[in-house]
Amino acid sequence: MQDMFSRRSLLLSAPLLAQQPKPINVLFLAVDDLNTHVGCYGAPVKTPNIDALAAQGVRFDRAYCQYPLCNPSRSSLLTGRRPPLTGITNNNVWFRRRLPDVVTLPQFFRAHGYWTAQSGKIFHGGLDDDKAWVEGGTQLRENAPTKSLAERKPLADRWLALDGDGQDQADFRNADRAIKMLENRPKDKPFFFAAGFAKPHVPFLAPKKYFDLYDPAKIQLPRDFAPMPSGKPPAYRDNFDLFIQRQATPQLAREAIAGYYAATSFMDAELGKLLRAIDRMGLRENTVISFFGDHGFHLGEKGMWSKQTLFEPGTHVPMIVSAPRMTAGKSCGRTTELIDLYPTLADLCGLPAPRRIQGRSLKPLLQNPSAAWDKPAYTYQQRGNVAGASVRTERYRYTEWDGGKAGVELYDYSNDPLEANNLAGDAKLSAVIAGLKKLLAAGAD
Ligand SMILES: [Ca+2]
Repeated sequence: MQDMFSRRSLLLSAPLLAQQPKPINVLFLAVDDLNTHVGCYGAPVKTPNIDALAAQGVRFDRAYCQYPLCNPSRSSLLTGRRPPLTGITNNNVWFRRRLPDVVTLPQFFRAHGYWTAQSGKIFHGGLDDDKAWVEGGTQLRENAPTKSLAERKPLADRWLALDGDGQDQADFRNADRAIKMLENRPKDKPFFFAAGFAKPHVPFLAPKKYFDLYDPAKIQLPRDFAPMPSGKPPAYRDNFDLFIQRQATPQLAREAIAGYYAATSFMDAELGKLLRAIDRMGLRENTVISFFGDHGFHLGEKGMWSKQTLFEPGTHVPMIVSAPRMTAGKSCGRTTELIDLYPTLADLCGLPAPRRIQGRSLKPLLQNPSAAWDKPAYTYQQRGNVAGASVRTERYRYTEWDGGKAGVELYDYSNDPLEANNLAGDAKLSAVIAGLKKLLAAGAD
């Protein structure tokens, strides 16, 4: 805090020095099921507003979720605890059943005098924090029934071009609502405003103009595309959300990817409305803006679709932080995690460090994106009775299933970006494996 404010005061002219510096606001943007198929990450997807945000901040190129599913991922990043500590591995359990007294990220800001409000999905649906929000909190509905894979809707209705501008869609309404709430906010307090976007989560619904941006015939399938999951490792036999019970032909796969891209461009346009409103209200210069997708999303790699894998497409997420007086327009290749957002936002706002947080403030990387950094990224996943735990460094991913009893995986991204060669049995790498095994164990501390 002292560091930030002393740097700030140097920028002020003498008559202003006597004034208190303006407190820093937070705009917290969460997107449901958005992978790194985003324009500024090099994908052929039209996302001009997210790209503009990246140009005003740091784009994290090796950012990872802590669990490849909504509620476990969000419960982790919003409590600052990794999944082994939250114990949450599904979309049904409310985090306060496990951690009744935990101070969540928005609750932390509320306790420090911030006006906290949300529009759209931040905590998982029906499992909102009862202590976090001054405005916009939603009713707790625990144990809402979830459909089994067999009960889910068939493929056919999972992408659709809509007439009109999408006025009846959640992202359109929630963006408008967010703008109104910010316009009417109490002006005597800083704000922590969380805006949750629903697309590109299935079904891929978007106004027709966004579908028109993508010709399915020109969509490139992933190099490791397959019609079905292979069953390895250790039991990836079914898909979540898309192509659940049938094969994806190349034609259907191209249509699905075009639908995902259309839904992404629609979400980007709605997010852009909110960012323009922040500029119009003159808030940009004293507002930290963070942006992320809540977990990865397969688009046919290895025959897999949507979430619930510990491969790169299931765990890798887009994450951008744009902060006053920090680096703008650079990318950062250090391994980072969604759980780092909690201490980062507290740090950038000059608040005391939150207690018992497992993430680490990214402020050093926002000051210098190539600064030294030794923290890897951890992701966990429960598949039936088998618990998976994975650690990602800048070069490797090492994954153990059931502590290694149900399988071990090691991938070297320096020459195997598609995770095609499992090196876990390579005797020449025994020292590397021993180091990664130790690193993986440290993640549970
Ligand atoms: Ca999600």
